[in-house]
Amino acid sequence: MKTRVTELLGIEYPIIQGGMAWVAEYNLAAAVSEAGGLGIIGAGGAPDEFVREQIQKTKAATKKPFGVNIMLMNPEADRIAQVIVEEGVKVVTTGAGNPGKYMAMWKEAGVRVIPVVASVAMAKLMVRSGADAVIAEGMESGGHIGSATTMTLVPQVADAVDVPVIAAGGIGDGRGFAAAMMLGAQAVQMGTRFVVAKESVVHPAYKEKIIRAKDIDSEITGMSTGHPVRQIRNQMTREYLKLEKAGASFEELEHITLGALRKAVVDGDTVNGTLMAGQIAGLVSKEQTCKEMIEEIMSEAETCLENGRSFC
Ligand code: TUI
Repeated sequence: MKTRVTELLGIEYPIIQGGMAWVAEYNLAAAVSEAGGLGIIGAGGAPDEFVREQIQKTKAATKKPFGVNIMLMNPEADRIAQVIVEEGVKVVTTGAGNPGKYMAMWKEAGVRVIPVVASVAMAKLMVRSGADAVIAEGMESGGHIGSATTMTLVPQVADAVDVPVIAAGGIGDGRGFAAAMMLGAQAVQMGTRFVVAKESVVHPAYKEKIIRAKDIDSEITGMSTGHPVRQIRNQMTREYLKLEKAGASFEELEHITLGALRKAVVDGDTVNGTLMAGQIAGLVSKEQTCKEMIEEIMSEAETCLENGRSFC
């Protein structure tokens, strides 16, 4: 399927993998790229040299295009932004902030810059700064989220900017893919479905939590701290929300989440860990290879788009 995004990035299918901290390491990124999508290394809170290593490992595993996601709250973001240029990475996505200060450097190096935005205002600002496309991410997503839903955000961003829009949040199958295209997107970004991929190094207990999750099994922690994070309900979210309701301080709340994503991803601690996942976890029901996932989604989407005139 050809869209403005497949042309921009030189990929086969308009499916981008979310740049999930701890989860999106080189095995997953290379598998998604090899399957014809765009694999992304999630720099998360990692140090710059770790990210450089991940880039080199991805290059060794695939000759196809891949990208790096910079989480802008990472204190090492400046150095990672530099590593991207030094390593000749072709695509960068950004999250949780404004990448404006890196834009000139990246554009000069020929890097395609695709910021995640959670509002029309942010999308317009990013395009004025030189973004090649934007990812409009709804609050159905896992992890750090904004407040608009995918259904409302994508068409409004698509109307507001001339660059291609990539829809994210709540997309996990071919129906979601087709719906996103109808809303004006030229590609989708998926996170939760790829967490359970065979090539994903996430602990089996975390994958199992996603596979068993139902539609309303996620919670948003951190509404009061200005850092809302969607994750699967567990003992950790129950404690967090109780403290948050009681007016606990930012420091107290941060203390609970410190290292909690690592606990979930690496140790498989589903009790105290942060099981970041989107609302679509309820639909994610099996572990498959990235290739199987992408081929299944594209085939379902084609059926949806072809049958789009009959609703009986
Ligand atoms: O960034 C994400 N999702 C994330 S980052 C993350 S890191 C982490 N958090 C807690 C514990 C451990 C690790 C987890 N999930 N998605 C992209 C995204 N960006 N969603 C929303 C935004 C966003 C929000 C506001 C982007 C820009 C923005 O603008 C604010 C500004 O600076 O003007």
